[in-house]
Amino acid sequence: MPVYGVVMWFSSAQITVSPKIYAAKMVRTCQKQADYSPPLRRKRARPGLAWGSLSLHENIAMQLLYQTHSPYARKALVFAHEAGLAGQLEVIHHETSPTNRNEAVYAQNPLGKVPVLLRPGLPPVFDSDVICEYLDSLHTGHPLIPLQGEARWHALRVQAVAKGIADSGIAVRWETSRRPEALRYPPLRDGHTQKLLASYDWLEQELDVDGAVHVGHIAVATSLSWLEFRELPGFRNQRPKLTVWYQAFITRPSMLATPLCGETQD
Ligand SMILES: N[C@@H](CCC(=O)N[C@@H](CS)C(=O)NCC(=O)O)C(=O)O
Repeated sequence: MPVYGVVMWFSSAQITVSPKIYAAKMVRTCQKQADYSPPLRRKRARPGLAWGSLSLHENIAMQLLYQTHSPYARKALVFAHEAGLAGQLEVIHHETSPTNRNEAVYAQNPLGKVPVLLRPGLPPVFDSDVICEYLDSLHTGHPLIPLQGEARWHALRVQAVAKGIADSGIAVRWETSRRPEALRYPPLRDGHTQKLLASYDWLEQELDVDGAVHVGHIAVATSLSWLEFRELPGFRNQRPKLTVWYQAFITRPSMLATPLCGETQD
């Protein structure tokens, strides 16, 4: 049984860590990023730094272009954890925004968005849905995307709603804080807020809260946690079933290992 390390990259810094300290390290990295400053970034830039006696870079098969405050990137990484594949990923943080071009990301994805999965000698895989599909094809455990029947369509439908929630949440943020004030359009903010609220109601009715974990659960949990992180319209009020399920889901190791942090850089 191979022992995998998890390599995290920030800018040019590479840090190889054992699985045991991976989660704690991600949390600490988030804490550091919360008060990001140029000196901190310089301090991290020590290429090839190995932690403890482990230097397991040779076991790392893929790189995940990531962002510590992206619901979509976190979905892909949580999926990797749930599939038992996180140990094969280098997680590389990138800032992206449609108003702040990131050349390294554009070089891999013409949409300039994260997440992107880089595989040695093969084309990049992008869009969190596609990355999850790809990762699910790599393991022999219980498929996280059901293979057939209504279970499959249900999981994909839930994933689609979760993605729409993240999309609408981002749109609300544009209309409330990201766009220069004079250019904001309140009816657009309100329209996307309605989509959020209707989707929360739909999830309260439709989410299979007792079933085996699937991609829809991962997508919902990562979208909802991001909405809370950004203090967007909440889902908890009058949605007890969804709230209880969410409270339990965020205690899973995959969620604890992937905390959200950082500010958008437009
Ligand atoms: N549909 C994509 C959405 C990815 C996405 O929008 N990522 C954001 C980060 S939260 C991004 O990189 N945005 C940069 C941009 O829009 O230029 C997915 O599911 O992967």
